Amino acid sequence: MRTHHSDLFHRHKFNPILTAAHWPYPVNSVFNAGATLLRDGTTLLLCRVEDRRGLSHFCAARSVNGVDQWQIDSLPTMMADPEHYPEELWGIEDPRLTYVSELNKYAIVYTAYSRDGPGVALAFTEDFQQFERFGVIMPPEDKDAALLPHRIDGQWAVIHRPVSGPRAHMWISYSPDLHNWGAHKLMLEARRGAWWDATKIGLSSPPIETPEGWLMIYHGVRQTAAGCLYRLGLALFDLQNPERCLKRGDEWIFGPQEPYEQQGDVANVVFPCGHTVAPDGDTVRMYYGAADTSIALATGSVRSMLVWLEQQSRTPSIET
Ligand code: BMA
Repeated sequence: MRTHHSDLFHRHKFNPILTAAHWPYPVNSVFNAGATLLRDGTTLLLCRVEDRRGLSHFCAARSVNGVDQWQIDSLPTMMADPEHYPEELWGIEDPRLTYVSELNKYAIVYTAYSRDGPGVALAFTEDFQQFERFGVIMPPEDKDAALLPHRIDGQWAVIHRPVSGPRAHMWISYSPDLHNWGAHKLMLEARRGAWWDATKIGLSSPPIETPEGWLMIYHGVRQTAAGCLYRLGLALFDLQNPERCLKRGDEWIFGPQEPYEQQGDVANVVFPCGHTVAPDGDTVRMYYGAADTSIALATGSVRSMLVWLEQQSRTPSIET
């Protein structure tokens, strides 16, 4: 039986699970959260919080079941630091978390926003209280980035999305020391024309390592007369050479359909920056920003995503 894309992720009935109304201090909106499972099984979301000036910072929310009863830090957890890092003048956005066992730390790859546009910045933390900044690792205009959890042939790897022309593609870059980045390679191209992922694509949550390859959820932006439409698709990349795409779905798997996704500060946006994978190695909880206003949860399965990609890649893709 074929897996239909609408079966891949199921929205939680409590959605949206986190909104500005939950916050212990006045904020405009909470969305685009990085996610991780802490050692004790607690889910930690590092939420992008937009204040009432329009600038964003990060605030941690923790929950034992990953669904409700969130304990939210009473003050911002990580603020922009424009005095020492001028590239953070207009705030920090869209954190993606990766646990790096070699360092025993979490990497936070985020957007640092300033007069020159958005760039990619890297920081590390052990406890989500103290943060060690490495500064900008990809200059503007670049965003939608995450670190892979371990070295490949001795090199660290960051996936990112520079904008350099009319279309914006995903790239991967390598580093021996997390400071010096090079060996830039094109990873996945935006399609063209009427396609759902034409013109602009970007990484959603960090890729999931599976025996078949790096499983990636990415977003595609369709520009319409009524504005942009952000939807999600899947691709699979070679474990040893992650710039090599093995499979790419033609259809999107998840798009704005509920009122909290279709209405808000930016209409028609689903934008995951994080997920957790349960100890069963299969159950994925995808935490996504809904309409740049709130955080919602949808649950899926690694196995089902891989099966769906296999089915899609048997259908010959037409020229894009
Ligand atoms: C992207 C990012 C996200 C945002 C999305 C929709 O370019 O800036 O932070 O959620 O646009 O507005």
